Amino acid sequence: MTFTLPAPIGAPAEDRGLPAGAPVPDGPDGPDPVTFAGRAATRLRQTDATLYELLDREAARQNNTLMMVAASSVADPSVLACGGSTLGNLTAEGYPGGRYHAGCGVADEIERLAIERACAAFGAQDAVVQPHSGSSANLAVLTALLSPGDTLLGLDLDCGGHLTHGSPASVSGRYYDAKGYRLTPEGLLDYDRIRELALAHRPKLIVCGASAYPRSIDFARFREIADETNAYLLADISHIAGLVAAGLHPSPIDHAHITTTSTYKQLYGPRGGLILLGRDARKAGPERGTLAGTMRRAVFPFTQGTPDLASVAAKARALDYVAGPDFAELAKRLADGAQAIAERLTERGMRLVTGGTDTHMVLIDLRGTGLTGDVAEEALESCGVIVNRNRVPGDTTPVRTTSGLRLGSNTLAARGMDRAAAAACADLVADVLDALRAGSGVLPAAARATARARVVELCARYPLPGYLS
Ligand code: DSN
Repeated sequence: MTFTLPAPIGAPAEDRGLPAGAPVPDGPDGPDPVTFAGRAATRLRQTDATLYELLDREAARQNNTLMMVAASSVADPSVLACGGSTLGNLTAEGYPGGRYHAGCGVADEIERLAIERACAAFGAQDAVVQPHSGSSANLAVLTALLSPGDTLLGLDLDCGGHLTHGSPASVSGRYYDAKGYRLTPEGLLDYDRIRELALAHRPKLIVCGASAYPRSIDFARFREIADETNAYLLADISHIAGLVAAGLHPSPIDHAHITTTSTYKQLYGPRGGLILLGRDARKAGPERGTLAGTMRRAVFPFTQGTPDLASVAAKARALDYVAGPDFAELAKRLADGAQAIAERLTERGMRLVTGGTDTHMVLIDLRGTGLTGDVAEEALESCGVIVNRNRVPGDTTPVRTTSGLRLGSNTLAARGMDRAAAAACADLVADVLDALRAGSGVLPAAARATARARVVELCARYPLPGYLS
C-alpha cells in the first residue's frame, strides 16, 4: 500500500489517482489562504524532489506501521495545518498586548485563544503556551525557581524519570544539586522514602511525573511532602496529560505549584510544551509578582526568544479537541487499549514492570528471556511494529541496550482500535518476541513476513484518522 501527499486543487486527474482526463473535483486539500497546503506541496515537489520524496516516504511509513512508542501520538491534519501556516513567518517576542515587534494583533488573539483553551482543558487558572517543548518548559521552571547549586529532588532517570528531572546528562543535573528518588523492588513510587529524602536534603523543588512509569501518581501526597519540606512542587505530566484532561488520572493542577507537559504525546498536538498553573497561580512568586508572572518571564525572556506562533496555533487546535466532547471517548479507548495490551502480554507469559498499567504505558521486563531491548526493538521494527527499548528498574545493561521495552496505546487509540484490536497488537508483539527467542536473537524470515502482513492488514483496517479521507 502506498500513501502519497494529497494532490492540490487543479492538479491533473492522474495526479489524483483518477483516469486521465476525468473531471477534477474540488477538494479540501487544495491551495487555500491559510496554509497554501496544496500549492506548497506542489512547489516542494517541483523545487526539491529529494525532500518531497523523503517526506512522502515518512508519511507512508507512518501510515503503514503500528506506532506503539508511548511518547508519541498522531496529530489531526487540522493541527498539522496550523503548524504549517503563515504564522511561521511571524516574529513576535513577548506576550499578547506586550510584544516587541509590530504586526502581532492576530497573533495576540491566537495566543490568548490557546491560553483560554489550555485552561479549559485542564481546569487551570493560567497557562504559558510558548515553550518549544516539554523539556524547555521544565528548564524554564527550574531556572526560575532555583539558583545554580540549589537542590532539587526528582525520579532517577533509570527508574523512569526524565532527563530534565535532575539527570547528570542534562543541565538539570549539572547546574543543580540533583538528588534522586527511586522505586520499590516492585517498581512503585515509595512516598515514605521520598518524604525521608525530602526531609534529609531539603530540596527547593520536588519534581514528580515520569517518562517510564505505568502507574498512577499521587500528586496530593507529593504536595504534602513539598509543603512539609517547604519545597515547590513541579508535576511533569507529559506522558499522561490526556488521561488527566479526561479525568481518567487524578489531576495535579491544584496540587502542584506548577504543571508542565509536552503537547505531542497524549494531547495529539504539535511539538511543543505548556506550563499550567492552578490554585497557586496568583500567589507570590519567588521574587516579584505572581507565580504565573514568574513562569511567563521564565519562558520569555529568560530561556526563549521569539515564540513559534504556528505551534501556538496548533496547540490551540489540539486543546480545543482535548476540551471537547469526543476526547473522553479517545482517552477511554487509549486507557482500555493499554489494559488489553497488559492483560494479553501477561497471558502470553511476559513479565511487566509493576504487573500492569494504570495509564497508556506498558513496560515489558525482558530479563530472563535471553533478549535485550535493542534486539527486540529492531526485530519488531523490521515487522512494522514501532516501540522503544527502555531500561527497567534495577537494569544493569547500558542505556543503548536495556532490558526492557516500553509500549503505548496513544496512536492505536487514535486509529480507532478497541480492546480487541489492541490485544491483537499485543499478540503480534508476543509472537515476534517468541520467534526471536526461538531464533536465539535472530528473527526467522517467515515469522517476519507473517507479522508484517498482519501489520499491513491492521493499518489498512484502522487508518490514521483524517489523513486519507
Ligand atoms: N521523554 C521522551 C520519552 O518519553 O520517550 C521523549 O518524549
